[in-house]
Amino acid sequence: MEQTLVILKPNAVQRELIGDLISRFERRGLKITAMKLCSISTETAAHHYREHLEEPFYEDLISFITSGPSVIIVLESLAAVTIVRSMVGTTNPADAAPGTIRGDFATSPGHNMIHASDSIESAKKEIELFFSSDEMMNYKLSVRPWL
Ligand code: IDP
Ligand code: MG
Repeated sequence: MEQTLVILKPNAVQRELIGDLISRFERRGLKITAMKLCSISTETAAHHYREHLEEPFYEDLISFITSGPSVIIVLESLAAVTIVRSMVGTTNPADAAPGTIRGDFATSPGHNMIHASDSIESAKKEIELFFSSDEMMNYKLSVRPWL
């Protein structure tokens, strides 16, 4: 089964929307394999967003993602990476379709509410960055055969 990493960014916590967002994933049929509320350190943020180091928005990106607690989640399903990215919507909420998370809850790229891994390879690296193996829960959901 495929896994992906999601970050409900600090504005999702401050706007008290984390329940709504988690609920969307549960209803779609994604299983929560790991989850925590934590403040991302500058070091972890810099590693996570290393490919954006040269971007003009890099400093704002790091200062925003470290500005308060985020919720970090590992989600699991068939094609989890593709499904979750499609639920999240495009990077710029101005282009995001209604019905996607960014299309429903966000207006600016800098405060686009949520991160989701963009490939199976990045998901593996991101899960390792944010979770130790003992934080990953191995359990069965009784609804699984019905999905
Ligand atoms: P993604 O989150 O949709 O995968 P990326 O291109 O990987 O988008 O960019 C990482 C994050 O950097 C975005 O989620 C967004 O918060 C921020 N970002 C990307 N482009 C811009 C921009 O043009 N202005 C401000 N922030 C941006
Ligand atoms: Mg990305």
